[in-house]
Parts: sequence; C-alpha cells; structure tokens
Amino acid sequence: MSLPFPLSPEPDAAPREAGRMLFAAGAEFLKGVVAMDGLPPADRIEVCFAGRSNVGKSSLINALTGRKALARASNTPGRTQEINFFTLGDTRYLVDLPGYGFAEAPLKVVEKWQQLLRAYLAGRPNLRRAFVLIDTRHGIKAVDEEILTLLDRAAVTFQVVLTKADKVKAADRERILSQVRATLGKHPAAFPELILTSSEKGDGIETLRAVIAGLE
Ligand SMILES: Nc1nc2c(ncn2[C@@H]2O[C@H](COP(=O)(O)OP(=O)(O)OP(=O)(O)O)[C@@H](O)[C@H]2O)c(=O)[nH]1
Ligand SMILES: [Mg+2]
Repeated sequence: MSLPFPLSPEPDAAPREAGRMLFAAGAEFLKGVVAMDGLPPADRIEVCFAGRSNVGKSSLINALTGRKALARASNTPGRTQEINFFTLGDTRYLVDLPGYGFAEAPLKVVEKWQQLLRAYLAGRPNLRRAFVLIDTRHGIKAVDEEILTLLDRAAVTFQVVLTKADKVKAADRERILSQVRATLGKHPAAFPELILTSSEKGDGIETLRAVIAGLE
C-alpha cells in the first residue's frame, strides 16, 4: 500500500515556472478585515493561511512573496488580529488569518477573532484552498482538529503545510509526520499531499508557489 498523505513532489519545470511567474507579478497589502461585511468582493481565486498562533503564517506569506515585511511577523503570539488580504498579481488573493489557540489575549477579544475566523472559513465562496499550518515540532493538536472539522463540514479543501522544518531533526520529523498522516485520515476535506516548509531556509516555498499557481 502506498503511503497516505505523501509529501508533495518537487514541481516539474512548467509548474515551477508558473509559480515563479505568479509570484513575480507582485503582492500588495489590500486591507485588514475585522467583520464579514468588510471582505473584498469574491472576484478572484483565494487561498488562506490558517493555523495556531505563532505557527508561522505571516512568515510563510513573506517567504512566498519574497517580501521581508509584507505580512507582519513577530515573536509575540496573536500579532495578526485581523484577516489580512493581499493581492497577488491580478488573479489571486492571499489571506493571512489571525491565529487560533492563543490563550493570553482577553477572552472577549479572542472570541471575536475566532467567530470571524470561523465565519470566514465556512462562508467564502472563492476560497479554493485553505492551507492549514502545523508546526513540524508539535504536530496536530486538539485546537487544530477543531478547525479541520469545521473545514470538513464546510467542504473547503485544506492542505497541511508543516512549518519551521529547519528546527526539527529528521527522526522527530518522521514521528510527527506519522501523527499528522494518521489524524488526516479522519478528515474528508484533507488534500492528499503535505508540504514541508521552512520560511527561514526556503524549503518547500517553490512547491507551494507552484501549488497556488495550479489552482483554478
Ligand atoms: N526557525 C524558523 N522560525 C520561523 C519560521 N517561520 C516563522 N518563524 C518564527 O516564528 C515566529 C512566529 O512567526 P509568525 O509568522 O509571526 O507566526 P503567525 O502564525 O503569523 O503568528 P500570529 O499572527 O500571532 O498568529 C516568528 O518569530 C518567526 O520568525 C521558520 O520557518 N523557521
Ligand atoms: Mg501572523
């Protein structure tokens, strides 16, 4: 039997070039959204980056776009507090979501973000794929599973992107990959390939660009 949820293969020359071209078209910040009625028109293919607070969503957007500070990244969990929209060329939106599972912020504030996050994930018609970021050191936690279940119910295809691969030794990585694969087997909306990334070192970035370019 072949391994379920293999790592995405390195892209061939043509999709790699398509990914390079797409991201060379330039990314710009469009707006930060705090309520569903503030969303831009659903007139482009959209992908979003969801994940626990501090997992590396903003850093990944910066690595993909080759812009050091397009999306705000920081050591302070909970930094991204709005749904941030970026235009990519004139065909895509990239969406940086507020992190979940962050316990330090005031409860009222957290509840407001979480409500918005859930409404967005379940109700955006042009959302072609949700990239759910999982820290390669930690694997899938209970808070992640809540989001995966929400995506199953909303029938939004999600793809797991493992982050901070540079921080993990090979043996630990294999153990976490097994945990991730076993968990994803229970989620019908899971896309059947994983992407292992490091925003720091650049691993997986070309692959992810090619995947985004390939969405229609
Ligand atoms: N070593 C390493 N550190 C990373 C990587 N990606 C992100 N980080 C660090 O992890 C921390 C959090 O990164 P962010 O990109 O701000 O995380 P986030 O998911 O956007 O966080 P919130 O907006 O708070 O939800 C920062 O200190 C980053 O420098 C990576 O690939 N490797
Ligand atoms: Mg962020």
